Formats: sequence, C-alpha cells, structure tokens
Amino acid sequence: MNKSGIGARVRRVEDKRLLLGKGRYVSDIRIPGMKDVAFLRSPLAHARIKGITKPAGAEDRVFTCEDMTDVKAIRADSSLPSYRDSEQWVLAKDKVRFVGEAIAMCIGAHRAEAEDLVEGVEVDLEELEAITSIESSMRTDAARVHEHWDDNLFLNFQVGEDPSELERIADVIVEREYSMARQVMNPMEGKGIVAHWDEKEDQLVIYTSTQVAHLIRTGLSECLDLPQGKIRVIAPDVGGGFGYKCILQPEEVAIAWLALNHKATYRWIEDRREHLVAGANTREHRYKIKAYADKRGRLLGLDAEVAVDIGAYSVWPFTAGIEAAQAGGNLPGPYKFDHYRCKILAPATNKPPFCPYRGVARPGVCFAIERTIDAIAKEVGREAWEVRAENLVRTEDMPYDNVTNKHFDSGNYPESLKKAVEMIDLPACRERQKFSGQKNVRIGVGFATFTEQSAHGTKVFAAWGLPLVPGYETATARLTADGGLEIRAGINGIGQGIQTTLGQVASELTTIPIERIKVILGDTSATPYSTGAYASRGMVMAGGAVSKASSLLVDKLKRLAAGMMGCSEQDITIADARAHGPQGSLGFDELGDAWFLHPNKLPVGGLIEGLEATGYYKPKVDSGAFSYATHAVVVAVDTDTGKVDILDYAIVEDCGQAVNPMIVEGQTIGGTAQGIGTALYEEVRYNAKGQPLTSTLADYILPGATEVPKIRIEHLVHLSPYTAHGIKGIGEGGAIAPAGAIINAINDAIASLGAEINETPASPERILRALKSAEDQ
Ligand code: MCN
Ligand code: SMO
Repeated sequence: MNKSGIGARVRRVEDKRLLLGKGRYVSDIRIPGMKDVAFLRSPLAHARIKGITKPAGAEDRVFTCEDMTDVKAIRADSSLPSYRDSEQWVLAKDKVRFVGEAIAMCIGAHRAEAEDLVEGVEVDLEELEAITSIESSMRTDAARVHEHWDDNLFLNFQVGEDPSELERIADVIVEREYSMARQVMNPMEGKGIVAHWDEKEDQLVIYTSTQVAHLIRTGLSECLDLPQGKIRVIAPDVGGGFGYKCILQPEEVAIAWLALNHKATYRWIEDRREHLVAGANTREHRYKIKAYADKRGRLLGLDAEVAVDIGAYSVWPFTAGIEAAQAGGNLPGPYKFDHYRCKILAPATNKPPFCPYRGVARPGVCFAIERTIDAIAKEVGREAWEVRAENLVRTEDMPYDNVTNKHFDSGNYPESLKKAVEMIDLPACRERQKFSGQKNVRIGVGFATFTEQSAHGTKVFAAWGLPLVPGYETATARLTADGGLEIRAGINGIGQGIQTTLGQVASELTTIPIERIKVILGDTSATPYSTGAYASRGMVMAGGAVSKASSLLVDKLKRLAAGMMGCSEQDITIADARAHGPQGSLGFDELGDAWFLHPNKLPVGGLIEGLEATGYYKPKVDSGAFSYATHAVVVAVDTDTGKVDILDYAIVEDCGQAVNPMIVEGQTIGGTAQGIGTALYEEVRYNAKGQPLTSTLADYILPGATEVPKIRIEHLVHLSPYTAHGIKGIGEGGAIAPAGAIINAINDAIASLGAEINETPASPERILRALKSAEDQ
C-alpha cells in the first residue's frame, strides 16, 4: 500500500502549524490603514425604527440603512411548495426583528473606538409584540414578523398520504411529542471579515472565515450589484464552521460595501457575545408523532408533524426551507415501512435566523424517530435494540428506496446495531442496572441508528428548492518542475482535515508521497469553482475531482515518458513517482524538468499538452452515498440532583472507504461531543419579550473535556457503488445520534420510576421535572 495513499493513517498536514500557534485566521490579518467596525445592535426583539441620530461630528463614521440604498437586501430563493422568502436588509430598515439585529455600523481606528461610537448613536424604537415560540408564531391572531404576510409561516406543506387506516390493523399505536432546544454553533473561531479594494487588480478583496468562498462571491455580487470578476474571496485558516459559516452574513455585505465605497480597508471580528446573541441559531424542532406497529414492534406507518423555529429571516443560499423540508424527508430514518405522512411547518419568530448545523435536521429527526422506536419497544415489551433490528433496512434489500424515496446505496445497518450492542455489553449493563450501588443512581442504556446522506447531487438540492447548489466538483492537478504536485480545489478547509485527505487521494493516484503534494484551497482567484464545504460532501466530491484530475495527469505523464523513452504509452507503469518502461525509467522530477525547464529533451515535435489536468466529478447517481452508524451509550442518572453522567460510549460507523481512518475517528468524536451538547447542555433561552438569557458561556453551557467520555469506535466498510473509491461522507455523522442515544439511555434509567423525558437538553431541571411529574401521577 502507498504509505500516504487512500486508507493510510497519515497525520494531518494542517496540525503542526496550527498547534504551534502559527495559524492565520482572519483576525491575524494586518493591512496598513485598516479600520475596525462595530455594530449597533437592536436591544429589542421586535420594534419599529422611528429614528436614528448619529453622534454630532461623527456622521462620516456611522452608517445606517439609509446610507446604503445601493445595496440589495439578502433574499433567499426556494422552489419548495408554499415557501415565502424574506427581505433581510444588511442594516435594519424600518423594523428590527430580533435582539442583536444590526441597525448601524460605526468605524474606528480600533474596535474600542468603534464601540464608543456605537454608544453615541441614538435609536428611537417603538416596541412591538415579540413572537418567541413556535406556538405563539402559529396563533392566528399573532403579530406578524413580516407585516405583509397573512400568517407567520415560511413553509407549510405536507408529504405523503393519511395513514390513519392503519388504526384498524395496528397492534400498537404510540403517540409522543418531542422537542429539541435552540442552539448556537460556537465554532472556536467566530466569524471574521476583512475587506479592501485592490487597486492593481481593480477588485474587491474580502477575507472571510467561511466554508463557501465561491458562494460568498456570488452573494456579494448580487447584493452589491458588482460583477463576479470584480470580487475575490479568500478564506484563510478557518477555526471551525459547522454550518455557521455556510451562509452569506449581513456583516459580510456591510464590510464589503464599506471597502468598495471608500476604497479602503475595514474589518469586523465577531466577539463571543455577538455570536451568542446575534449569530444564526439552529436545531429548534418540535415533533408530534403517531406511530403504528405490529406486536413485534414492526413499524407499519408514521403520521407526523414537524415544526422548526426559523427565527426572523431566511438565510442565503440555504433558505428557511431546507431544515424543515429535510426533517420531513429524513424522519423515517434507516427503517423500512410503507405508510408515511408528515406535515412540515417553518414558523418565523423574533429570534436570529436559522442556519444549518452539523447534521442538518437529522439530529432532531434521529432523536424523534429513535425515541419513537424505544416507545414502541416499551409498548410491545421487547428490548429496544430488537425492535430496531426488526425495522432496519437490510443488506439484501440494498440499494433500497425508502418511503420518502431516499436511495440507500449500500451497507449493513443491522450489523452496526448488533456490533454496538456487543461493544456496550448489554447483558452486563442489565446486571449493573439491577445492582446499582447507590439508591439514588439509576443506570440506563440507549441506542440510536441513523443514515447520513452525503454528496447530494444537483437534483437533490433542487428538490430542496435550491437550484443554485450543484452536485458536481472540480479540481486541478499540476506537476511542478521538480516533480512535486500542486492540487487546487474549490472546496474549503474548515478544520475537517480535507487538505490532508485530498493529498492522500492524489498520492494514491500519482504515487507521489504526500510530503511533496501541496493542496491549495480557499481562494476564488486560485481555485476552480466549488460551492464549498457543507453537507458532508467534501471527501466524496472534491476527493472524486482530485482523483479524476490526478489520473488525467498520470495519463499525461505516461505519454511524456513514453515519448522520451521511445516506447508505447501502454507499456508505461508508474510506481514511487517514477514512470517505468520496458527499457528503463524516468522520475517525475525528470519529466517535470524536461517539460518546464529543458524542452530540448522533449520528444521530437514536442508535446504541448502540458503537465496540468482538470478533473470534473459527480457521483454516478444524484442521491449520492449513505453512510450510517449506531451509537450506544450507558448513563448514570442521579435522581436526587437530575445530573447525568455518561459511563460508556460506543459507535459502529461505516463511511465506505475511509480515506484517513484517523481523521474519520476524529470527525466522529468531534461530532459526538457536539451531540452530547445537544443532548445534555446546550440551550438558547429567551424571556417572553424575546430577550436572550444565554448571552455568555456561563449561561450557554458547552460540553468540555470532562463531559466528553472516552468514545470507542469500530468501522464497517461497505463501499458505495456510486462514488470514486467507494467513499461516503462522515463529517456530520457524529453529531446526529447522541441526542437520540443519550435520551433513550436516560429513559431506560428512569423508566422503572414511571418517568419519561422527551426534550433536549436533558438538563437536571428537566429530569427532576420528569421525575416529579411521574411521582405526582
Ligand atoms: N474523511 C475521510 N474518509 C471518508 C470521509 C471523510 O477520511 N470516507 C475525512 C476527510 O478528511 C474529510 C472529513 O473526514 O475532510 C469530513 O468529510 P466529509 O464528510 O466529506 O465532510 P466535508 O469535508 O464536506 O466537511 C464538512 C463537514 C460538515 S458539513 C460540517 S458541519 C463539519 C464537518 O465536516 N464541520 C466541521 N466536520 C468539521 N470538522 C471540523 N474540525 N470543523 C468543522 O467546522
Ligand atoms: S452543517 Mo455542515 O456545514 O452541512
């Protein structure tokens, strides 16, 4: 095997520099004359703006919506049925719709000066009724978040047919409501933007911490009415994105507009409080589910309603539609059943806009369906894993089209479950449960299985109403004069290790060791077009493009070597960065030297095709590849305090061909840590007027090292028949299952007390409430 090729546990090439503090994030960029920007943000959740007064003498350093009449509002199109878009002005116009919405921007020589200026701006606001929950948003007499709408819904449609005829034949009917709390994404590095005007290139240059550099160029071009060629977007090191950085943020447009108008350099660096209050939110789902099953626990059908609290605006380009639409489409999970109906609702509220976050809809979906499976198991009196096993799609059914037309490509879902049950040692857990040491400590074990679609094609994005997002990818491979390799890809590195793994793919195909491969990402002027890193698409899509580009380059190297050695191209094989012919061999360095530096060595007549190749790639089918996993967890619940400790955590996952199993494990553990946050700790809270109550990290609780247990991982490998090298995505998977598995485990622990909990986070407060209400009954 190639030591740095596909499947090797290569250390991440990114890490040494980052660990030594040599990262170059947006806030590390220094440009002479650069000015800092601070935003005046709304103190009210819903209010009419009656007037704004700039501080005397500072009129040229304070900007409001009125100064930006040449800037278009952010509007996200979608072709989903019933979808309504919203107009999000870069600085609020006429009305504010959430606490933290930017009203004015102020410029200073440094941030402190800009913030002082913010203090001096006077805003006259007339407070309006704030809509702060799904329930209040959907009341017919509710105030309107967008006044010209006749209700508050971004989305309101239904998929599937009424399954109520199953009432006659179902042995059990289980009804539940579930709720997942609102979250913020909290990448370690917040959002940051520096923009300047490049006189030489006659171009706006914007450095931004983003997952989607090329998309940001499109978005800026639309809002600023500037040709794409006049905009260059650079993403330097990005300290985590997790979805937060896959949308066009109003601040991005604002800072770019300043640079464009004043032909000078401006920056804005989000601080943690801004992130917690004004940054996009995520996750807030509510479910009503009625499940029909037979007496073995086999699902016959599901009747569901899902509502997602979208907040005030529809984000560009992913819209206010995809989360709820995807929730409706993914709720059936990895299970086989025939009848399904889902009402899909996306109410607007006076909260920050909703943005995709690691797992996109599936953490909520997995929580809801996996709780439902456990509820059915309880009803039919079987172990929850057995009921799961009854219902999982089987290998012999693959490829399998499920009830919402998801095309599961390959895998062995029951095996992942079975292995997870073994890893967690269920019989030992059951023993331990009987003889738990302290009376107030209850042990529970829980499981969750899911599938994760990755590498979605154009048709899939179009079905989510997103015509702008293509399902293909491009990369180039260029040999250097000394036999090294340069790979350029439009995908963005955001911490997921893609620089390393794209290098591994190129190394596999070219036999060039990874130390001699440079992977260049994150600059619209230096890389081919890509919509970027989201939806766990990078490894399959950019990996496929790099594979294609590398193999086209190898063909060229073979032709050149054959010409130079006077043999046929078919006789050439490559190994160890050399082209071997029947009568000898030439190193790639010699080939590079000949083509770039000594054309006199080229075969008579020369070769003009060069040593650079572009690969365009899309998987064989638009439905892409489905990875999957089962998470198994053991918890201890303290019934006096409501505190939950995770005692053991095991995962059996399958992402097809792992390009780098060590990175796959890191991805899975990182995602799981975030999922533990969803399950137990994280919650954005508001009071009745829409004032955020969790505006510091002392109030918004993130899991730390002490809350994340040792996580054991086993890999299954079922190659995707549809993708290059059989790769499937893995970036989001870890975050999908923890809420389902952990809340199932908590319920397993407290079931004997007659209690049940169906909300996240399962905070001590909520657990005690559940225990109390069981006691009261
Ligand atoms: N990989 C692999 N073999 C596979 C699949 C993946 O070795 N079969 C490795 C690759 O290094 C790849 C990484 O795992 O870069 C994640 O792969 P993939 O699933 O293709 O996801 P993307 O590269 O498209 O990354 C985006 C994805 C998403 S959508 C979120 S959200 C997320 C995630 O990755 N955000 C992250 N992981 C993150 N990890 C870090 N550190 N920071 C983020 O912001
Ligand atoms: S939330 Mo990931 O950027 O799809």
